[in-house]
Amino acid sequence: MHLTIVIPAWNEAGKIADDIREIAHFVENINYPVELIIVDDGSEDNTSQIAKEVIVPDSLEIRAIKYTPHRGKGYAVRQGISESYGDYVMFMDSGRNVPVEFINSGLELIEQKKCDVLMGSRYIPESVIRKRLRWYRRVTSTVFRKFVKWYLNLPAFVTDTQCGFKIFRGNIARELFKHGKSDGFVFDLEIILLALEKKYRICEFPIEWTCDRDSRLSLVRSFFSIISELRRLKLRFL
Ligand SMILES: Nc1nc2c(ncn2[C@@H]2O[C@H](COP(=O)(O)OP(=O)(O)O)[C@@H](O)[C@H]2O)c(=O)[nH]1
Ligand SMILES: [Mg+2]
Repeated sequence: MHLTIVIPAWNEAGKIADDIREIAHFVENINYPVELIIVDDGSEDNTSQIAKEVIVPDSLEIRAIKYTPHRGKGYAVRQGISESYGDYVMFMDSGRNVPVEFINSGLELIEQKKCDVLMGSRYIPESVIRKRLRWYRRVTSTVFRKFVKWYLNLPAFVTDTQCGFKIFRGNIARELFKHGKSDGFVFDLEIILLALEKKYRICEFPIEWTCDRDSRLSLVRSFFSIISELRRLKLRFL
């Protein structure tokens, strides 16, 4: 069994080394090999260079890919997944929002519940929020969450589409992302819609989440592009 972890990283020079060290530590205590792909999304800082310099144990194979110009999180995750070979593939954000140990419970659940796509959720009763978003992000994110669920007619069991902690069966991730077109913020939604269309089994699981307030996202600045991307998704899938 082999796991691929993809971290999309845009100007994460300040955090990427700690992300990698945390994964390196995790890998020392598990009995399967891990491939870590850092995708530097056209950073202006030296994110990918730092990623290459961190010393990791042999059981962690690490690769840093960089392209320019900057394209967006969706594009970055897609690049990483297209180069993955794990039996399981996941992506996570830079900034250690979710303890890496949740990978183990996630992988167990995938087998137990026989699901193909397992999404971490911050909004189910067993989830633990250690540090919340700032109040205005909380408001925009709640409005976005409710709106999107209604607008895209998502099934009731989906509570958190945007959580950056999603685990897939490897071949299914590679297939889904091959059909992905969205470069930006709505790529998670696109992948969920693709998985629903192909009748893959989607599950959620509770995670422990600590908000990292150093964010690359501005819902306000990206408002119009997000709306037009959502319209495109609706036309394509509904
Ligand atoms: N928001 C955003 N994140 C990106 C982009 N490209 C790569 N990323 C990475 O995607 C992850 C999530 O971004 P972040 O700013 O933490 O989003 P937030 O946690 O929703 O506030 C981080 O690892 C970013 O470095 C991008 O264009 N926009
Ligand atoms: Mg973040």
